[in-house]
Parts: sequence; structure tokens; C-alpha cells
Amino acid sequence: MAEFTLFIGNKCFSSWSLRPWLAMKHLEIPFEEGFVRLRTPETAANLARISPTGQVPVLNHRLPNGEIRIVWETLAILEYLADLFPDKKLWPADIGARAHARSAATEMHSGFREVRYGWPMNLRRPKDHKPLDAEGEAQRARIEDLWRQCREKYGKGGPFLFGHFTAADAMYAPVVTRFDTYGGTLAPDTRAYVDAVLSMPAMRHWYAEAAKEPWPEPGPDE
Ligand SMILES: N[C@@H](CCC(=O)N[C@@H](CS)C(=O)NCC(=O)O)C(=O)O
Repeated sequence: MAEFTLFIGNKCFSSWSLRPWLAMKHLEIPFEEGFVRLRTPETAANLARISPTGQVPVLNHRLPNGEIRIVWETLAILEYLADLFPDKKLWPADIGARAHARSAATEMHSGFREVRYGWPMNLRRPKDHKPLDAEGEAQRARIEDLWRQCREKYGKGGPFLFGHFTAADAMYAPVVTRFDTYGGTLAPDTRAYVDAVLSMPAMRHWYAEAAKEPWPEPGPDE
């Protein structure tokens, strides 16, 4: 059994699953995938077996003494990985940049509800502009401002929010897919950031596996 097992849901639409999966793949932290198919009559029972909250993602870390440490909640998993692998620089090294990255990641974790519900992640959905309601449009503008500020102040060293890839990029990766699917013609700087994330080999890998999933697509409003 591998040292790390990351339990995730369907790659087509499980936005929370994508976040730690992308970080681990991109940073080359070896892990096994555990899979729970979402949105079936058995899903709740299957999730209850592996997750304290009945949700994925969940990380299992097998310790040398055989104990399995269970870490749930996306941000907690990313923080745990940052603690275990400081050389992977999951947070920016500079304390000011790190505070900004954590603020951005936490804002994502707790917010942008109208964008998430109005533009559900669906990697098989054809690209087509879909306007959000007024609240959703305000949240969309806030996301673009936030990305812009990160890129302008901290992003000079690379294509990501803080230059190199960080947990903040992992947190926004599903939103990047939503901008690509539903956002229509994007502002040039938004487009550049979206393309930087979408062109990551780990992201391409996730999309390819999502395309191979044999189950029906989620409906347009799911
Ligand atoms: N706050 C949680 C949210 C996790 C979440 O909502 N996961 C969804 C999948 S993307 C889930 O497991 N839903 C249970 C279900 O579909 O039955 C986190 O940060 O990890």
C-alpha cells in the first residue's frame, strides 16, 4: 500500500477533488488514488466508509508504524502537504506573499458561491458563454481583481498567482476551468492566467481522465 492515498470523486465535476490532486501531481508527490463515484444511490454509504464528513477529497497518510492519519477538508490537506514537503514551496516563501496567498485561498474556500453554483465545473460541457446573475457577476469581477493583484504584486517570477505554483493556484484551478467553459471572451490577463493553469501537464492529465469517464455527464444545472 502506498504511503499516500487521495480519495477523490468524478474528475468531470468534482471540483474539490481536483485541488489537492493537482498539487500532488504537479509537485510529484507520489500517491495512490482512491475513488468514490459521486451522485449515485450508493455514494453516501461509500463516502461514509472513508470520510468523516461524507465528502471528498480525503487524504490517508500511512505512517511507518502502520497507523493511517486521515486528513479531510481541501485546505487542511494542502496545509498538511505544505508542512510535510516544505521544499515544494506550496506557499510563497515571503511572509507578506504567504499571508496574501492564504487570504486568497481561504476566500476561495469559503466564498464565491454564486460563481460555483452558476457555473458548475463540468469538463465535458462545450465552451459557451453563460452570464451569471448580478451577485455572480460581482463575484466573478472580484476573482479577476484578486488574480490581477496577485499577478501584479507577486507574480513576476512565473505564470502563476505568486510566480511559481502554490496552494492558491490549486484552490482556484476549478474556477479556472469555469472561466474557460462559461466565461466567453476573457480579459487578456485573465486569459493568460487561465491558459497557464490549463496548460499544466497535471491539468491536461486530469482533463484526459475526465474525458474517459464512462458515466453520464452531470446536467447543466448540477
Ligand atoms: N469543504 C469541503 C468540500 C468538499 C465537497 O463539497 N466535496 C464534494 C465533491 S466536489 C462531495 O464530496 N460531495 C458529496 C456528494 O456528492 O455526495 C472541502 O474543502 O474539501
